[in-house]
Amino acid sequence: MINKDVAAMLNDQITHEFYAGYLYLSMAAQAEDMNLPGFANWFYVQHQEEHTHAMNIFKYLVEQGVKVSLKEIKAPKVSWENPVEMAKDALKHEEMVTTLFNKIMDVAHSNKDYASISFMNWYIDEQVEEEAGAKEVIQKFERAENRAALLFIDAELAKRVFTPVLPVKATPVQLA
Ligand code: OFO
Repeated sequence: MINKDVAAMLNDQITHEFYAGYLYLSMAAQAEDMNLPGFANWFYVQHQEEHTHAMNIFKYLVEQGVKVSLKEIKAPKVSWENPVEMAKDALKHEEMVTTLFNKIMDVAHSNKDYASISFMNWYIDEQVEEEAGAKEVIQKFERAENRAALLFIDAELAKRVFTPVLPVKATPVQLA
Protein backbone atom coordinates (compact mmCIF):
# COMPACT_ATOMS: atom_id res chain seq x y z
CA MET A 1 0.00 0.00 0.00
CA ILE A 2 1.35 3.39 -1.01
CA ASN A 3 2.09 5.97 1.67
CA LYS A 4 -0.33 8.89 1.37
CA ASP A 5 2.34 11.61 1.52
CA VAL A 6 4.32 9.84 -1.19
CA ALA A 7 1.15 9.51 -3.26
CA ALA A 8 0.45 13.25 -2.92
CA MET A 9 4.01 14.16 -3.92
CA LEU A 10 3.97 11.80 -6.89
CA ASN A 11 0.62 13.25 -7.91
CA ASP A 12 2.24 16.71 -7.99
CA GLN A 13 5.23 15.28 -9.83
CA ILE A 14 2.93 14.42 -12.75
CA THR A 15 2.37 18.14 -13.22
CA HIS A 16 6.10 18.86 -12.93
CA GLU A 17 6.81 16.32 -15.67
CA PHE A 18 4.12 17.77 -17.94
CA TYR A 19 5.50 21.24 -17.24
CA ALA A 20 8.97 20.01 -18.21
CA GLY A 21 7.50 18.77 -21.50
CA TYR A 22 5.80 22.13 -22.01
CA LEU A 23 9.03 24.01 -21.26
CA TYR A 24 10.95 21.88 -23.76
CA LEU A 25 8.28 22.47 -26.38
CA SER A 26 8.69 26.19 -25.79
CA MET A 27 12.46 25.77 -26.21
CA ALA A 28 11.82 23.86 -29.45
CA ALA A 29 9.76 26.81 -30.69
CA GLN A 30 12.63 29.17 -29.87
CA ALA A 31 15.16 26.89 -31.60
CA GLU A 32 12.93 26.78 -34.69
CA ASP A 33 12.83 30.57 -34.63
CA MET A 34 16.65 30.63 -34.50
CA ASN A 35 16.74 28.40 -37.61
CA LEU A 36 18.28 25.56 -35.62
CA PRO A 37 16.02 22.61 -36.53
CA GLY A 38 18.42 20.05 -35.05
CA PHE A 39 18.35 21.80 -31.69
CA ALA A 40 14.56 21.97 -31.98
CA ASN A 41 14.54 18.23 -32.65
CA TRP A 42 16.55 17.66 -29.46
CA PHE A 43 13.84 19.51 -27.52
CA TYR A 44 10.99 17.70 -29.30
CA VAL A 45 12.52 14.43 -28.12
CA GLN A 46 12.82 15.84 -24.58
CA HIS A 47 9.18 16.84 -24.78
CA GLN A 48 8.13 13.31 -25.75
CA GLU A 49 10.24 11.81 -22.97
CA GLU A 50 8.64 14.05 -20.36
CA HIS A 51 5.21 12.90 -21.47
CA THR A 52 6.17 9.29 -20.81
CA HIS A 53 7.69 10.27 -17.45
CA ALA A 54 4.39 11.88 -16.44
CA MET A 55 2.21 9.06 -17.72
CA ASN A 56 4.31 6.41 -16.04
CA ILE A 57 3.72 8.07 -12.65
CA PHE A 58 0.04 8.49 -13.51
CA LYS A 59 -0.25 4.76 -14.20
CA TYR A 60 1.69 3.82 -11.08
CA LEU A 61 -0.72 5.82 -8.92
CA VAL A 62 -3.74 4.27 -10.65
CA GLU A 63 -2.25 0.84 -10.05
CA GLN A 64 -1.86 1.74 -6.38
CA GLY A 65 -5.53 2.67 -6.18
CA VAL A 66 -4.88 6.41 -5.98
CA LYS A 67 -7.23 8.88 -7.65
CA VAL A 68 -4.96 11.14 -9.70
CA SER A 69 -5.83 14.80 -9.49
CA LEU A 70 -4.20 16.92 -12.17
CA LYS A 71 -3.00 20.42 -11.35
CA GLU A 72 -2.53 23.55 -13.42
CA ILE A 73 0.47 23.65 -15.75
CA LYS A 74 2.00 27.14 -15.65
CA ALA A 75 3.09 28.95 -18.80
CA PRO A 76 6.75 28.35 -19.63
CA LYS A 77 9.34 30.98 -20.50
CA VAL A 78 9.05 31.73 -24.22
CA SER A 79 12.16 33.63 -25.16
CA TRP A 80 15.91 33.00 -24.96
CA GLU A 81 18.80 35.02 -26.37
CA ASN A 82 20.96 32.16 -27.61
CA PRO A 83 21.35 28.34 -27.55
CA VAL A 84 23.71 28.35 -24.54
CA GLU A 85 21.22 30.28 -22.43
CA MET A 86 18.51 27.81 -23.42
CA ALA A 87 20.61 24.73 -22.67
CA LYS A 88 21.60 26.24 -19.30
CA ASP A 89 17.94 26.72 -18.44
CA ALA A 90 17.30 23.08 -19.43
CA LEU A 91 20.03 21.98 -17.02
CA LYS A 92 18.68 24.21 -14.25
CA HIS A 93 15.27 22.67 -14.76
CA GLU A 94 16.59 19.12 -14.62
CA GLU A 95 18.49 19.89 -11.41
CA MET A 96 15.24 21.12 -9.90
CA VAL A 97 13.48 17.90 -10.95
CA THR A 98 16.29 15.86 -9.39
CA THR A 99 15.78 17.75 -6.13
CA LEU A 100 12.05 17.00 -6.26
CA PHE A 101 12.64 13.26 -6.71
CA ASN A 102 15.19 13.25 -3.91
CA LYS A 103 12.57 14.80 -1.62
CA ILE A 104 9.95 12.20 -2.56
CA MET A 105 12.54 9.48 -2.01
CA ASP A 106 13.28 10.87 1.48
CA VAL A 107 9.59 10.67 2.38
CA ALA A 108 9.26 7.18 0.88
CA HIS A 109 12.26 6.00 2.90
CA SER A 110 11.03 7.44 6.17
CA ASN A 111 7.67 5.73 5.63
CA LYS A 112 9.16 2.43 4.46
CA ASP A 113 7.26 2.70 1.17
CA TYR A 114 9.45 0.17 -0.61
CA ALA A 115 7.26 -0.17 -3.70
CA SER A 116 7.51 3.56 -4.38
CA ILE A 117 11.24 3.52 -3.71
CA SER A 118 11.61 0.76 -6.26
CA PHE A 119 9.38 2.65 -8.71
CA MET A 120 11.35 5.89 -8.29
CA ASN A 121 14.78 4.30 -8.67
CA TRP A 122 14.30 4.52 -12.44
CA TYR A 123 13.72 8.27 -12.16
CA ILE A 124 16.76 8.79 -9.95
CA ASP A 125 18.93 7.10 -12.59
CA GLU A 126 17.17 8.95 -15.38
CA GLN A 127 17.91 12.31 -13.75
CA VAL A 128 21.64 11.58 -13.92
CA GLU A 129 21.24 11.10 -17.68
CA GLU A 130 19.02 14.15 -18.04
CA GLU A 131 21.56 16.39 -16.34
CA ALA A 132 24.46 14.89 -18.31
CA GLY A 133 22.57 15.39 -21.59
CA ALA A 134 21.92 19.07 -20.87
CA LYS A 135 25.55 19.62 -19.81
CA GLU A 136 26.76 18.05 -23.05
CA VAL A 137 24.60 20.40 -25.12
CA ILE A 138 25.84 23.42 -23.14
CA GLN A 139 29.46 22.41 -23.81
CA LYS A 140 28.83 21.83 -27.51
CA PHE A 141 27.31 25.27 -28.02
CA GLU A 142 29.86 27.00 -25.80
CA ARG A 143 32.61 25.70 -28.09
CA ALA A 144 30.90 26.92 -31.27
CA GLU A 145 32.77 30.02 -32.34
CA ASN A 146 30.95 30.79 -35.57
CA ARG A 147 27.78 30.06 -37.54
CA ALA A 148 29.41 27.13 -39.38
CA ALA A 149 30.27 25.43 -36.06
CA LEU A 150 26.76 26.12 -34.83
CA LEU A 151 25.25 24.46 -37.89
CA PHE A 152 27.56 21.46 -37.47
CA ILE A 153 26.29 20.97 -33.90
CA ASP A 154 22.75 21.50 -35.09
CA ALA A 155 23.15 18.70 -37.64
CA GLU A 156 24.40 16.38 -34.87
CA LEU A 157 21.40 17.18 -32.66
CA ALA A 158 19.08 16.49 -35.58
CA LYS A 159 20.01 12.80 -35.34
CA ARG A 160 18.47 12.30 -31.93
CA VAL A 161 15.40 10.06 -31.98
CA PHE A 162 12.80 9.35 -29.36
CA THR A 163 13.20 5.83 -28.00
CA PRO A 164 10.57 4.83 -25.48
CA VAL A 165 12.17 3.19 -22.46
CA LEU A 166 9.11 3.20 -20.26
CA PRO A 167 6.10 0.93 -20.79
CA VAL A 168 3.87 3.87 -21.61
CA LYS A 169 2.12 3.50 -24.94
CA ALA A 170 0.50 6.89 -25.35
CA THR A 171 3.33 9.17 -26.54
CA PRO A 172 2.31 12.46 -28.16
CA VAL A 173 3.38 11.03 -31.52
CA GLN A 174 1.10 8.01 -31.13
CA LEU A 175 -1.74 10.22 -30.02
CA ALA A 176 -1.37 12.53 -33.06
FE1 OFO B 1 11.33 13.95 -16.46
O1 OFO B 1 13.09 14.18 -16.73
FE2 OFO B 1 13.41 15.85 -17.43
O2 OFO B 1 12.43 16.85 -16.28
